[in-house]
Amino acid sequence: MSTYWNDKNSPMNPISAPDFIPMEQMRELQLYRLQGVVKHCYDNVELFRTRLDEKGLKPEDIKVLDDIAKLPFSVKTDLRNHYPYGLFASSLKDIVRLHASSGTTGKPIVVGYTDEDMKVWTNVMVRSLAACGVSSEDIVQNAYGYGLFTGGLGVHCGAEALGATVIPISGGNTSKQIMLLKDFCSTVITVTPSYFLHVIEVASEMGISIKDLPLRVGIFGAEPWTFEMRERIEKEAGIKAYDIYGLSEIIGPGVGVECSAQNGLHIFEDHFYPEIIDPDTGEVLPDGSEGELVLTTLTKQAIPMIRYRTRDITTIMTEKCDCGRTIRRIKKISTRSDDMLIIRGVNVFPSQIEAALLAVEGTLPHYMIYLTTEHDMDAVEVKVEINSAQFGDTVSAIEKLKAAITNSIKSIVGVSVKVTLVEPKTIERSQGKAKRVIDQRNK
Ligand code: DLL
Repeated sequence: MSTYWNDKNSPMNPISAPDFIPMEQMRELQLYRLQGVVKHCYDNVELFRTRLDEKGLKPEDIKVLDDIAKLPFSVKTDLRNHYPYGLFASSLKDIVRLHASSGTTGKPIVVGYTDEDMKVWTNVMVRSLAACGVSSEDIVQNAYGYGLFTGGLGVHCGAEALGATVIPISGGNTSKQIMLLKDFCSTVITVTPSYFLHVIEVASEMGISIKDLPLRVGIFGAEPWTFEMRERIEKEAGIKAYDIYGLSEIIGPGVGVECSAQNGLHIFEDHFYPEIIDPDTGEVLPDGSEGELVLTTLTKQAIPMIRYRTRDITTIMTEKCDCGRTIRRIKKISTRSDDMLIIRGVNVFPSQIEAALLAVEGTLPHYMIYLTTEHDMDAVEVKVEINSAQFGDTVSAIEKLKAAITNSIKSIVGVSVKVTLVEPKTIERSQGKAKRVIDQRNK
């Protein structure tokens, strides 16, 4: 595997060099690596070899990058069905790390890393942090969960390799998070956006405003969050809030990240080749169209993934980025195709409800969507917190706020919902990925 990116003699910044290489050079590198990974899978993963044989394809048939469209997709159930090690392309003696993602049902999916894979992961995490303006001068409070979840250790390795000071606090223990933010003078926090909202809230109860602390950057991911949520976080904490994307099946955090332009996430496409497909037909869509993100790992050894269907819905952006990076960007991911709720026949994404309610002044970014069946019809209740001062308002002021939220949801989402305003801290807080929907409809 090429290691030009960590070559100390490179005339470019060795860390971020691949982010800026000319597109033609990138495509050449991607083809070379794609041919390599297809052969690696064919030789070492039975499921992949069978699928290729069924199509009458051989690794040598990949002659140009567009030939990728001939290859079969892989999906999460492939990992589940071959639990735990069935899709590994390296022998276990070469695996130095395992992670697992729990998912909602059944057995977890297990992913492994060789020593080289760890180098790639560290490299993309270093580049991610650098893109968010983090340097060796920073103190990074890493509040992603440590353990089988990839968030904690993935960020940890990158931040350490960058030379930053890492505080491996993991998720939870909110008052301690705040104590360390203050006493250790953390300048960067890495955490899920929903948990950070809780940190801001508890800090304020302790009489501390995050704005007055040295914290200047937050790197948020592992769950969808809207532009409206970013606005609230940046305003309330006085920081720059960047979006980081990734998934265990591909590597963990560090598949893509925002840069100073905060307009789309750059994909580290020298390692992860992105395509957008129509989720219904599987057809590849041109850049600029919205669809399901499909990723191929170009350099992973232990558990390479060919055309992995992420279920995340986005668009590959076509315009050049102001930051000068040439690697392509995807739009912020606000939905997964399997997150979509069909409410009385209307397709609704929870992120649309979030955007609609945060558009109304006076709401807090804590909400829950409840779905039930009433008289054979779908019924929706959105519980949202409002601040205590507003609870003291007159009945008519509260009714006015409720009507404003109901109308905002109706106009953005297109369905009528029952809005219930609740006091601060009524809705359960997450310490990792937030749960926003409780669906108790009769199926
Ligand atoms: O969530 C890896 C990660 C850790 C990413 C820390 C960023 C920060 P999984 O647990 O396998 O991995 O979950 C992956 O989470 O397919 C998306 O649906 C969602 N997701 C991750 N990052 C974002 C994001 C980690 N920035 C699944 N925006 C993915 C929206 C995200 N959704």
